[in-house]
Amino acid sequence: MEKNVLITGATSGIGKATAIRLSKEGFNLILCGRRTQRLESLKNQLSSFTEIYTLNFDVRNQADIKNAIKSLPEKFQHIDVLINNAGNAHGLDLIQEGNTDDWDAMLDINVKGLLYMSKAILPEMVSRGNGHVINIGSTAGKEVYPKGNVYCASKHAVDAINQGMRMDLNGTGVKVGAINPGLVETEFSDVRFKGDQEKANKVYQGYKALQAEDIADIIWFVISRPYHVNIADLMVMCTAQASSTLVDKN
Ligand code: NDP
Ligand code: 8X3
Repeated sequence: MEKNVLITGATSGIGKATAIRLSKEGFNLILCGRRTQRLESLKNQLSSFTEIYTLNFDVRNQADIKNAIKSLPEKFQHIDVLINNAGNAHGLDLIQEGNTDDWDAMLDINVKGLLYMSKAILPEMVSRGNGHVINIGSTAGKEVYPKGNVYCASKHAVDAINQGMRMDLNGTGVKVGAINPGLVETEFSDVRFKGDQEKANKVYQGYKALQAEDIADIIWFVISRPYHVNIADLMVMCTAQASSTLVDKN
C-alpha cells in the first residue's frame, strides 16, 4: 500500500521543504497549515509528482483537528507517518519582560498542538499496529539559552513527550522519534521577531545556517529506514554552531 505522510506546518520552512522532498520519493502527502493559499499553491506545485490532500486548521483547536482528520477521503485515512512540525518561537525576551500572549502561543502551539495532533492520529496507528511519529524538537529542547525561557520550555516539553510516547507506544508497532535541529534559516525568525526583517536576517548572517532542505533530507532518511530501525532522538547543527550560544560568525 502507498504510504501516507501527514505534515503539520507545511506552508513554510522545514515542513514545506519536507513536502517537496517526500513528494519526489513516492509518498502521498497530507499537508496542513493555516495559510490556505500557500497550501493550495504547494498542492499545485507537487500534484504532478504525487497525490496531495490539504487540511486547513490551527493546531490549537482540538475540535478543528478532529474534524479535519475525520474529513480525510478513504485513501488518506490511514496515516503511516505523522510529522509533528508546526511550531514557532514568539518573542525573545527576559522572563520578567515576557509577553504572556507569546507564552500562550508557544505552549498552545508547540506543546498542546503536538499533543492534540498525536491524540487524533495515534489510535488509528495503534489499531493498525503500525505507524511512525516524528516530533520536531530543537536544540532548545536540550539546553536553555538566555531569553529563550518559554520557547526552550516548550521544546523541553517536546523532548519529554517524545520519550514518553516512545515508552507508551512500545509494543504497539508504532515508532516514535525526534529530530532536534539547531539554527535553520526559515521564516522562524520573522515570526519570532514579529516581522522585523532586519532582526530576523541578522540571526543568519556571518555563517552558513542549516537550510530547511537539510532537515527534509534527514526526515526522508529517518522515515526510509527498515521497520526495525528507529531513529529515536537526533540532534543536528550547522558546522558553525557548537551550542545555542556559540556560533562562529565572522
Ligand atoms: P516556519 O516559521 O518557517 O514554519 C512554521 C510552520 O508552522 C508554518 O508552516 C506554520 O503554518 C506552522 N504553524 C505555526 N503556528 C501554527 C498553528 N497555530 N497552527 C497550525 N500551524 C502552525 O518555521 P520552521 O520551519 O523553522 O519551524 C518548523 C518547526 O521546526 C517548529 O516546530 C520549530 O520550532 C522547529 N525548529 C526550527 C528551527 C529553526 O531554527 N528554524 C530550529 C529547531 C526547531 P501556518 O502559519 O500556515 O499555520
Ligand atoms: C530554533 C533554534 O536556537 O532559535 O529552535 O532556539 S533556536
